[in-house]
Amino acid sequence: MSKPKIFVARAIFPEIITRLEQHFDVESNQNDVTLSKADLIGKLKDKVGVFTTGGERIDEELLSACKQLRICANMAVGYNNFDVDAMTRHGVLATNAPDVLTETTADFGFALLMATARRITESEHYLRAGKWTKWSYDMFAGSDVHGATLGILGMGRIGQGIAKRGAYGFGMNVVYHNRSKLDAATEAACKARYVSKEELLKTADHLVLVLPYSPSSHHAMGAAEIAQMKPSATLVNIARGGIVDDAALALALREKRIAAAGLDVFEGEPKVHPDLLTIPNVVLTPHIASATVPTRLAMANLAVDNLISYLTKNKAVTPLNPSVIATK
Ligand code: 8YV
Repeated sequence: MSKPKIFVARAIFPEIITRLEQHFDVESNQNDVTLSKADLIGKLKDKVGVFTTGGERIDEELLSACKQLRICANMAVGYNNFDVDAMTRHGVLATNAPDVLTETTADFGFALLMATARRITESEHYLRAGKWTKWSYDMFAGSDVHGATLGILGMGRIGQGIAKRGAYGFGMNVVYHNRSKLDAATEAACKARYVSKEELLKTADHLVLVLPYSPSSHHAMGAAEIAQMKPSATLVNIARGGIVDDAALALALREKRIAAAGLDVFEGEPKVHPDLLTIPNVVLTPHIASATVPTRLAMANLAVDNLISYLTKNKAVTPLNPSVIATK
């Protein structure tokens, strides 16, 4: 019997391809050629499954053109590249990759906070440029992390991981804002207190964004929100580009209306707003919060688990629209 046909949309660990080949007839983009929408549609016309990595848009247009498709497995916890409603209408299962990246991503969120508050990359550039000729009392003096107020916008699993690092590791006072207040036991475990968004913006010394992107969170941190932050505050975005208005942030940083920012995600990435590239008080990283080898492998394997489970057993490990399974 012929194996179900699937497409792997981006280059991935060779062992992941080997694992997929045990179950499927695999076509993969191991050369990592940039695929246009039309190219992706062309690849998916005769496929029942696709392994995506977060950048491939699965929407009405694609689904209408790719009638064989039964499952899209995202190797990412965020799934704003999926139009889940359209997928449900077309009977296509959507899966993401939660949990396996939580601690790694929380580690990175904290690392970016530390690098931003303590001006680590800015001072390294200064040293590498040969500008360090003598010590001075205020050279790269930043802000303290220990004992400061840590604000978290978006208190899902990763937000909770950052809260615990701040509360237990650095004695921080943790406040958060979220669509819904956490239950008392989870709040106690994170030593975190629920506040309004306004209070969060006004009180945080370090504000970390970890909320999912959706049209309703677009520019959740725009000029008006940034204006409410303390002039001494730092802002860290490990969520998604588009949650911060990057142009407004660049202006606020340039005018020192907030002290510094750490950004792992950008509006329109991999393009970065040109103003951000010329401002010293911002740490910039290329969307690497989940990037450790074990975690990226675990994320990829979870996407594979979903493909195998659905296409061979009609089950899914982490479905986003499980109603599709019931109807099949
Ligand atoms: C991914 C992420 O690396 O999981 C997510 O939502 O943002 C990152 O961990 C990225 O989406 C590419 O897969």
